Amino acid sequence: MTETEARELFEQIDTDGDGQINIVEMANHFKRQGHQGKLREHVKAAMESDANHDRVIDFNEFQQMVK
Ligand SMILES: [Ca+2]
Ligand SMILES: [Ca+2]
Repeated sequence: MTETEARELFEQIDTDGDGQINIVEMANHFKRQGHQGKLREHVKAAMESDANHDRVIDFNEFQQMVK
């Protein structure tokens, strides 16, 4: 994934546009993707990318997740 693609995806998930993806935005993203069945697992796995443990995914952490 290029940085531009990552940025576009990040902005899609960051629905309130504060530059950080919180757990609710992450859950909503997976819901939109149709992952209801394993939603909890997907969100948990994604939130493990929270390297500095502030409970939100910033763009740097997001890039590490999607690269
Ligand atoms: Ca946000
Ligand atoms: Ca973080």
